[in-house]
Amino acid sequence: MKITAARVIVTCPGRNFVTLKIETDEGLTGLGDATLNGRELAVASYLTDHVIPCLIGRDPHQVEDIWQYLYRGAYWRRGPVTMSAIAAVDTALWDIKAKAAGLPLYQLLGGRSREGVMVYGHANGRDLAETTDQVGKYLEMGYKAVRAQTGIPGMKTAYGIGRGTLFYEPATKGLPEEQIWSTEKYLDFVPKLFEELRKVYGFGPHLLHDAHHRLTPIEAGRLGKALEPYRLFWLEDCTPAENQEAFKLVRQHTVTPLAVGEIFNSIHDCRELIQNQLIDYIRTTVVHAGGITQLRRIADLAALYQIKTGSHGATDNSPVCMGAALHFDIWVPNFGIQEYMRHTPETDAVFPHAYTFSDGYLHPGEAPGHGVEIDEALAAKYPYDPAYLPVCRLEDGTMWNW
Ligand code: GCO
Ligand code: MG
Repeated sequence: MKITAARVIVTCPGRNFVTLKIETDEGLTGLGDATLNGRELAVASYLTDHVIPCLIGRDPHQVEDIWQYLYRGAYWRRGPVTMSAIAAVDTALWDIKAKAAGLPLYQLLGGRSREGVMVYGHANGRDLAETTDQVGKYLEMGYKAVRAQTGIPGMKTAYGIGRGTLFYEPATKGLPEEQIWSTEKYLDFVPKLFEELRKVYGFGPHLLHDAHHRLTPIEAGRLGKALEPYRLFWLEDCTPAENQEAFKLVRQHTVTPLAVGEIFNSIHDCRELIQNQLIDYIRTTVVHAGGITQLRRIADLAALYQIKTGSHGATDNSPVCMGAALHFDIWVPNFGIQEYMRHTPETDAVFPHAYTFSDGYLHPGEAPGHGVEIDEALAAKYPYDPAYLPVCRLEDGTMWNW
């Protein structure tokens, strides 16, 4: 088999998505997600201008060799743009290989290790009552795990407070929205949220929380300790992770499980965190961490240290990423949980998919490949519409981590 053509499809059915479609001389096609929120066209150009010309004429079955060619061959290694582009190629090639075999992708990885993929949804509200109510709605839908984020008294904005139901869309049109942050107000209020949630819903459901890189290590340790009585499934991105050693300080102060990795793009970003057992869940995704080929390597390394997977699954990861992630999740021995922020009906219509939700679990389906296609005619009706993620400042105007 030979790759005859490849192209990038950019579409905005409510939010922007970048998709790579690879075609072959045998008529099989494969899709890969290449969406990098707020920086979409950089990846589109990396693919169109620099990667696609190198793919034409290659055997799509050589998934590993093509991965190594794109990674080593660029000379400039790693980084979110490069790795999202490589991920898109890798995902599309796995899709083609599985379609050629007539098998769902998970069968090529080693087969099913569980009945379904436990997912967590996003509950959020402007205040404690609204957030508590939203958590209840997810539990009614059958979710076994819910992430809870709430507005904070005295703060105009807080991370994770949605502009829609069932999904949270942080990117906005125009220049980046500026949000204001107070660590003090946040640290005082968050334990009250989880106290209330445990009071209302008991200890049955898994509860998760995302601090979105806002705290210093010692503040993160304080929050983790304060949340211990409420037994969180995980506390996510409690502090920025460029300095992986920072997590030693967090770990010294709390036994609340820690999750990190949604912005990582290679195994090297998480190596020290994994080898020093500084985290409990690794959140690297198919789209931003180099595809299935790199993700399975990260998962195998994590398994040596009893660290589980918990892949990022926000709305900016397209249904193509979600489809591929579910095949990975149903196979990976050290699976923990999968994030699942639902896409809008417009997005679901552009990306028809085989995966289904029932009773708190997602199922990848049995379609050959990863089970996600694109309706190109419909996609063309939604042209690219630039949007940025917000930026964040402290109350005195200092730039902070969004
Ligand atoms: C999450 C993430 C997202 C990100 C978003 C940025 O845990 O789902 O933190 O909400 O902010 O994916 O593009
Ligand atoms: Mg997050």
